[in-house]
Amino acid sequence: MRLIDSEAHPIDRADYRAACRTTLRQTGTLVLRDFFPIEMIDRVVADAVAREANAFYAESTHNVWLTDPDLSRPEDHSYNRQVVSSKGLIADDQIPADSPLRDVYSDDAFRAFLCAVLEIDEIHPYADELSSINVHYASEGRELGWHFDNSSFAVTMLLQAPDAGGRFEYVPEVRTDPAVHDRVGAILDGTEPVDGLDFAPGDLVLFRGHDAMHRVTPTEGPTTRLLVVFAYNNRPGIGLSASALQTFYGRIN
Ligand SMILES: O=C(O)CCC(=O)C(=O)O
Ligand SMILES: [Fe+2]
Repeated sequence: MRLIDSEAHPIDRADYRAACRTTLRQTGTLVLRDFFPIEMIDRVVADAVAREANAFYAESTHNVWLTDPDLSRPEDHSYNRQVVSSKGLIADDQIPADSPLRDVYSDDAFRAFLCAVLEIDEIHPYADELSSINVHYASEGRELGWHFDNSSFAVTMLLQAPDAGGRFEYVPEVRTDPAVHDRVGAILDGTEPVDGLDFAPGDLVLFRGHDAMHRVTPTEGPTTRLLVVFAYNNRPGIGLSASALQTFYGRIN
């Protein structure tokens, strides 16, 4: 099966890589339209829909930092304000062995392209059994609350768009701003404007989610929002701690 539309997206070419790198540098995001062929998406959607009943739903409130609250600080401090996340997911070990997602994830040309665009020298899978490839499920009313990612970059592909809602919203470079705590408050209060990123099934999306505060709004309508996260590290042998695995997946293996 063809994995990538390499005519529209010549990922081996230096000029194409340079253009992608520039966009990511300037905006913190990169959307490559119709990167994955529709036959591939259809197949992965069918696999994902068949596994929706196995999705895990984590405890649903957290702060934007994904850390424990700090009770020595005021209630309205960014460490203490809680947001809701109600989406579910399946972990890497629940993705079928013959899924095209595994071929994409381990494809040398795809990895070399990611290194070039993300400006990293190496790219490695997670050392634990759960984190590398995940499928996220947001059925009607479910959402992903405002947060900063722990990893420095994110690589995602939408599989199925909801009828409405499920919008990816972000504000670049909040974490690195000296006024970060005030800005987190303003974004949570809805008084600082946010950007939306439009992407469709089959688009490849890269974003700097470590520094950009971002969320996905609640799904509206009966169609579940389905999204794949390809998670990598720039060093070998890195896995989530047992407590992080327990939080994100409800189990450690
Ligand atoms: O669902 C999305 O589009 C973004 C997912 C995300 O931000 C995350 O998994 O941390
Ligand atoms: Fe995120």
